[in-house]
Formats: sequence, C-alpha cells, structure tokens
Amino acid sequence: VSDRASIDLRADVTSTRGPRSSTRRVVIERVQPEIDAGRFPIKRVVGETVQVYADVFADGHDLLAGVLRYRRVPDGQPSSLDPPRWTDVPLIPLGNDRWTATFTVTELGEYEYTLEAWIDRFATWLKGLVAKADARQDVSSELLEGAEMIEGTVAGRTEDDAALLETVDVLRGARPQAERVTAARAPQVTALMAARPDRRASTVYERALRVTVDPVRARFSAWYEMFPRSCTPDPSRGGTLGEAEARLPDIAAMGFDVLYLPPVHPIGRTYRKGRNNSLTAEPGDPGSPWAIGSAEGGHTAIDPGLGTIDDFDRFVAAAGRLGLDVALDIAFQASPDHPWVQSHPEWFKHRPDGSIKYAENPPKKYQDIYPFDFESPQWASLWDALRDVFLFWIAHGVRIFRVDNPHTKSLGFWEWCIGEIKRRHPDTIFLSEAFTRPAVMRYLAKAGFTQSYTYFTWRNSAHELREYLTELTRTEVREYFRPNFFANTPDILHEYLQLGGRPAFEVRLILAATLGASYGIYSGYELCENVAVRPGSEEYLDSEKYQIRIRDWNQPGNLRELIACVNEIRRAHPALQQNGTLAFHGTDNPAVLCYSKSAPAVAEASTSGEGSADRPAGTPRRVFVIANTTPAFMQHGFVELPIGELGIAPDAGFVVEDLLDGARYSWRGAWNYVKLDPAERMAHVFVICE
Ligand code: Z3D
Repeated sequence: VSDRASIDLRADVTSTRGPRSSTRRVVIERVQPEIDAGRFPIKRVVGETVQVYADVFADGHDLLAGVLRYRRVPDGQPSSLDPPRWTDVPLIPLGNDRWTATFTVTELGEYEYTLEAWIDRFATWLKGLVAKADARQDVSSELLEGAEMIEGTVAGRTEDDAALLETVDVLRGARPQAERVTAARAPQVTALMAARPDRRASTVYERALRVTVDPVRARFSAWYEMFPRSCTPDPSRGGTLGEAEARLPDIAAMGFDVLYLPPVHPIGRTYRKGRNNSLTAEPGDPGSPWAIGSAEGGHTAIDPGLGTIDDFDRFVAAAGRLGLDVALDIAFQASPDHPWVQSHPEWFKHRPDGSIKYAENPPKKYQDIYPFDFESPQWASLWDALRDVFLFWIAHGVRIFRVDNPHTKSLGFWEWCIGEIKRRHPDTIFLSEAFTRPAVMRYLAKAGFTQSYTYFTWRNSAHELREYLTELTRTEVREYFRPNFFANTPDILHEYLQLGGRPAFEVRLILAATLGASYGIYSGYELCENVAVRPGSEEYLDSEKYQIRIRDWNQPGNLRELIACVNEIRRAHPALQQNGTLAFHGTDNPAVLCYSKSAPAVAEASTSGEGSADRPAGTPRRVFVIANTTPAFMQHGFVELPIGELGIAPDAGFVVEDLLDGARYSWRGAWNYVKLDPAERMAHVFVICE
C-alpha cells in the first residue's frame, strides 16, 4: 500500500542467506523492536531514545563486533533530498549472544535503523595470542600473523598509520617475545584496530526498520471534548464559535491542552435525528454534528450557526493563546444533503433501486448518514478528496484530528492517507476512534494512527485494569499503540459512572490521568452527569449529540478543582508524562489498585527544551497511585511499595505525601496500611518525601 512498505530486502544486504560466502559467518536475528518483520514503524516522540536489541553470533568462538546504524529518512523537502549517511553506534554485548545499542531521535518525521556485525579478527587474534603467551607457549608465528593483519589496515600516511607500522616492526622484530606481545596488546593498538574493522565480510541485517517521530504531545496530552453549539445563552438557538471562545479560559484553567470539537460542518436535514436518537427531528432540533453536509457545504465548510471560517480561525488562535490545541473530528461520511451526494454520486454505493443504504457500525445504526464507497471504481479521486479535507484544516492551523470510526473505512486508505499527510506535516496527530476487535485496533495504530481510543471505559476492576495496562505497556504493542484513556465520551457513559456517583467520577478521572499519559473527558464529566437514556444503555439521556445542553459549570459538587489539581500534578511530574515505566505493586485487598510510574532515566540526559521530560530540580522521580475501585464501598488494606528499588532499608521509616491534598503519612517497611473511604477520597497520589 505505502510506497515505503516493501523495503524489506535491501540492495546492499549481505546476510548468511545472501550469495554463497565462506567468510560471512555472522548471524543477526531476533531484533527488537521490530514490528511484523519491519512492515510497520515503531513510534517515538522527539527527544526519546530507541534501544535496539539483537542476537548476534557466529559459528565457533571468534570475537564479534558490530554497530547499530540509524539515519533520518528524507521527508521529500528539497533541503533534505540527499539521503543522509548512517550514523553508527557500537553494539554492546549483554551476554548470551544478546547485544544492544541506543540512539536518540531528535527530529520529527521518519528515521530508520538496521544492524551490521562482523568477526573481529584482530580482537580474536589478540585473545589467542595472550592466552598462549600467558601459558608460555611459543607465539612467534602468531606475532607474524598479527603484523600482517595490522599492516593490511594501513592505507595512508596518517599518524595512526605511522603508529601501527611501528607496531608492525616491533612484532616482526627481534626483541624478546614478552616485549613483542606487550606491544601487540597496547591499548592504543587495540583502539586503533577497533576503529578500522574489516567489514568486508560483515553481515548487514536484511531490513531497515522504521521509526515515526511525533511531537511530544503525541505522548502526553490531556483532552477536553465539547460541543461549541451548547455555549449559548439562548436555548432556542445554538451557540457560535465566538460564544464558545468564552469557555476556553475555564477549560485551560482546568489544565487541559487539547480541545476536541465534534464536527463543525453544516448538518444535513434529510433523515435528521431528533432528541434521544429519535428517527424524526422536531422543528428546531439541531441534528447530529456527525451528519455532515447540507446545501451550505460539506467537510470543508463551517456550520453557519457556528459562524464562518474566519470565526474558526479566530477560535483556533484564541485557544492557542491559552495553550490549547484544537482537535477536529474527521468523520468520513455524508448526510444525504452533502454536496458530494449530487456532485460525486460515484463515491457512494447505489442499490439497484438507485437509493443509498445508510451507514452502520453494528449494532449501531446511523440512519442520517451515507457511507463512502472506498472500493468505488472512482476510489482514487475519493481518496484524494478525503486527504484534501485534512490538508484544508491543516491550512487553518489544525494539527490534531480525532478520526471517527476509522475501522469502518478502508485500512489501506488510512495507511496511505496518514502517510501522505505525515510526509508533509510530520507534526500532525491522528487519534483513532475505533472501538472494535483488538486486531483491528492494533492494525490502525500500526498503519499510522498516532493515538488510539481504548477499552479503558470498560475496564473497571483492579484486576481488569492491571491486565489491560500490562498488555498495553509491557508487550510489543507499546511500540506503536499509544492509548488515550477517555473516562467518558458522548457515546459512552459506563454503568460504573451511572451507578457510582461522584466517587466513581473521581476515581475514574484519577485512573485515566495517571495510568494514561494521554487521557480525556467529554464535558459534563466535571458535573458528574450520569443519567442514561434508559437502564442498560451507555447513551446519555438528552444526549448533546442531538440537542443543545446548557450547563451551570459551577454547580455544587463539580470536579473542576480535582481535575485542575490532577492536571497540574501531571504537568509537574515527568513520571506521569509517559507509560513506559508503569509498574503495579502488591495489595492485600483485590479492590485496591496500587501502581507507580517513574520518570524515565533518559530524561536526565536530555538537553531540555519545551515539552522535554526533564524534571525540574527537586521533583520526585516516582509517583505512586493507590485507588479504591469500588465507589460504593470503603476499602482498606495493606499495599506493598518496592522499597528496595527506592533505596529504603527494609525496616526504615519514610514519609509519603498525597499530592491531591498535601496530607503526609509516616510509613515503615514495604507493606503499609491505607484506608480509602469514598466519602473522603477514592485515591492517593503519593510521592516519597526526601
Ligand atoms: C458517534 C457517531 C452519532 C450519533 C448517531 C448518528 C451519527 C451520525 C458515530 C457516527 C461515530 C462515532 C461518534 N462513534 O457519536 O454517531 O450517535 O446516532 O446517527 O449523525 O452520529 O459518526 O462518536
């Protein structure tokens, strides 16, 4: 699909499966990270490291040496058309034939890496020489061999060459054996010879593996979803983008950094849905924003009720001044009134009677929209037009897209489309809103989506969370699937929230924000809105998807302070800005979840800069979260902290501080008592006091 997808067997590859060779003896295998034999890239953000592992070995007992090679891949910009040369990083042996090396990605875009290894003939020779000499055997023949090997590397007249030629003379000379051996093993000679390896018979790993390098926000982001049309003083009409601007300071003050808007386009009238998903709209019902397109325009138009494209630009700028990136919803479907239904009938599948079947995501039915036909004979022009929708909004300053139901559209389309966009705008972030089978969700992430919605809303017990987070952070999935834990969405009000009241909202917020470096809420969460349309449904009563909802954001019992506090903790603690170091800890109560995240060690070495994971001086490296997962019940029991790793002696006392309320507790040893009473608190977010 992608033109970069089949790079597998590279022209310059030399491996044991290449042409017959007696000297190419090194094998490189079990390379990690490597996704599906190099078919897909791994993901990183700017400033992160890639640590590569491989089994590297040969027949016999010769010593080996090798390098990890990496380079940034030209992104098609004229300035970088020359393919950059590889940078080599020496492989370090870990024992048992496992080797490793690390590199740092410093620029957005794409990198690639591979490995090369060879028999280190000089080191092998030297090791034999020393062993024999130590055993007092005669090594005169070995010394001549070594002289020849060293001489063979001398091609010029540099100082190094001169030094090596001197050694050659000593090795061939008449001095006592011990002196000649000493000359052969001089550190300077070892270093010079290591620097001029004989790579003629080296093995080059048969694939170049790719890395997609995204902006830091791809890893660390707090999302707030809202319907701008609900920002109205007058319930008889929708709010405008101008009016919605007034909400922005409040959202920024809660500490969010991505403001996600459902589709902002004109909404169709034909088959428009009414309140509570009714199939007939009453006069004045605004319709679902996902029913895109009317006479006023399609995917590149702004709903006139919201304003104009200039209002949109102003809105994006106003959000930007508050540190909020606007994320747009991209839903590739059309209301029957969408201009493309008339102008491009070839992009839709027509039934024998000429009608078009409405879209579905079983068991959900979307009677107000038509799907595009990604297999249409005119698919290429459709794909181009859809790509251009992204480019249109990018030209209006948008860099983050939440893509609606991507699993109901061609997977090949996504790989192509995201590739097209990322090549031109490598700072773009795509969030996949696929709630479907695991394989499909993983594939969308591999095919290019930067972040992904998850099953988080449906993982509520401590056990389920532990299992799910272990899968996401401790398996290969972590290399390409970046979870974004939404605690609710306009489509998902989980029973846990419906029944659990405020304590449920508190703990799910804390879990989402500390388990996930990226997380989000849909507005209303902070008011603990929890009424479903009917028992057993995850849909909200009087859902904002079909009507305007005016709220009192200062309503008693709201969670705004807690949310602001949690977001501030996230900003202050690099430990919470990534998922790679998540670790679960013991509890003697299965309803209590205990985990920690540590600031990654690499952050220490990074040279700072905006958004880097550097810890401001004095910020504790590790954050512990202890949560009661049962909002209806008080839970208590003992939790186990890894005090050995923390440098705390087995019976030593230490003090933990709850970042949520400043409370301090004196603890001793590994196991300590906690009590989480929903009336008081659902969770602790602890740091260990120095
Ligand atoms: C979800 C979208 C909304 C309504 C439907 C309505 C549809 C089209 C859905 C389709 C995808 C995605 C969105 N999961 O809200 O559904 O719920 O009743 O038919 O207007 O829009 O886009 O989150």
